[in-house]
Amino acid sequence: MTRGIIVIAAMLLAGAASAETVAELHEKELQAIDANNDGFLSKDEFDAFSDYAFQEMDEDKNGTLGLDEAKPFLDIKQFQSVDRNNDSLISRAEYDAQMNDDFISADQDGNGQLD
Ligand SMILES: [Ca+2]
Ligand SMILES: [Ca+2]
Ligand SMILES: [Ca+2]
Repeated sequence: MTRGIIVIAAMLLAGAASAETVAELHEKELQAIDANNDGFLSKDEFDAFSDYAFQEMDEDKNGTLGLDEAKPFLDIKQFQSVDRNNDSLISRAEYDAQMNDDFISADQDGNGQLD
């Protein structure tokens, strides 16, 4: 996978783009996320990508994203919106909650995959 993947994850995290916008902008990276190449992004594939992106952003591998780690990807307002309990850390649970929300809102027909 490439750094483009992380950028997509950050955009989703920031609520800066819908999945459809991302699909248009980053077709190449999306092909990498679409593990079985069926042209759809299943929840499993989305979760694998989301997990990968978290590991890459979590530079000190302590399971949370601090301000420094998130800074290249999120501005402070975006960080705070993901940091739901306002402890200045994005926990894995907070990250997953945001990514799940994004998946659900992008999955407009509710069929469990993005197309
Ligand atoms: Ca697929
Ligand atoms: Ca960390
Ligand atoms: Ca937090």
